[in-house]
Amino acid sequence: MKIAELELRTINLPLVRPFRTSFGTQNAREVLMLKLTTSDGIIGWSECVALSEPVYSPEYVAGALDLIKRFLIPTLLAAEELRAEFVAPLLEGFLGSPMAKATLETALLDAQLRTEHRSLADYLGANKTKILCGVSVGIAPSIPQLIEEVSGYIADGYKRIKLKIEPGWDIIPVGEVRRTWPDIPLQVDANQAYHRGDGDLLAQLDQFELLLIEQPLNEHDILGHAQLAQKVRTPICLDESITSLHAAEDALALKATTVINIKPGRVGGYLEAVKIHNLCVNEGIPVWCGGMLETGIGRAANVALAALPGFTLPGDTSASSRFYHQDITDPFVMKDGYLDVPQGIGVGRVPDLEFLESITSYKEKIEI
Ligand code: NPG
Repeated sequence: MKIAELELRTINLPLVRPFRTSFGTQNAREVLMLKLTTSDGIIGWSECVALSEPVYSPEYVAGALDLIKRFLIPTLLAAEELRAEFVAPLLEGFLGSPMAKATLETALLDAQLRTEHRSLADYLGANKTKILCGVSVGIAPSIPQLIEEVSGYIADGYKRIKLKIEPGWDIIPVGEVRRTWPDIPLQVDANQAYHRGDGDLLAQLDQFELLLIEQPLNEHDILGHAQLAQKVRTPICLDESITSLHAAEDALALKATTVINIKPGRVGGYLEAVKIHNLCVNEGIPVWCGGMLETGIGRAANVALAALPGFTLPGDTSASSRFYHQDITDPFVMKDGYLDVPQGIGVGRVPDLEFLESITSYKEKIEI
């Protein structure tokens, strides 16, 4: 494939309600989008999952935009022949920045699969046509408001609830949710908010029969997670720490995690995500697909990934309406707790261009 045109833009989508985590509150989602046109006129789309600020990971929208323009695009344009499979090796010399790299690989993959009339689900090796949905619930202003929000999601049909926790918002709110719904599959996510000395506190979560505790400690603290895993009965699941296949191999070998949250953007793209999935299947480790408040473009690709056989736990692959009044694509609508896996070519969704224009804050065509 040859790239004929590239267009970068940022959009701003308001969230249906503020989403508070231990690293801050999101009121709207700023998203960096890439449109890639091949010399045959085939268009591929992708979104970068970096947030506006470097608070979940070191990447952020303006930084990713600069890196993509300054280093990644010129390197790819200099290549003789391009396929999505060549992107990671071509960009290997630039350190880190998996989210920026994934943006290029995914747009190319979308265009490539559209050229080949193939769906992403088929290409990745999906064996399901619908996937079970979980929902991630932010830190609420009060326990009654938390219970009300969770009630709404359960009424909507979500089959697994994930509660965001942080010091001061953990044992009591989680206990209240568990008391209210004794049988609902429940898990918690700390986004690195605890420290090595918090083992006794986190062990108190064991009484609630949680599916897992996600990323309790700093992303670099693999030893701390391994020590914590000895102390708590609830399985530890790593998210931020797993930035590559190698990181996953290390964390498993060191017994720092027994479940893995796979987020394609965090690991450099869907191809690396499949490698981590395959490793986990071989090691008997369950995986699930995380979310980064994606629009329909990123959500479509995540739903395809979550249809692979090793994704045995419900992911944060919610309906579009969980976050957005209006999505930029045909929305993902949940039926009986499931989302249909897109079967169309490429990622199976395209943006509504008129709506996209109306929420675009910046747009730039790259000269080729
Ligand atoms: O369903 O898209 C979703 C959001 C799921 O909680 C979720 N994501 O740490 O996993 C996370 C968290 C997150 C949200 C991370 C926003 C980064 C930004």
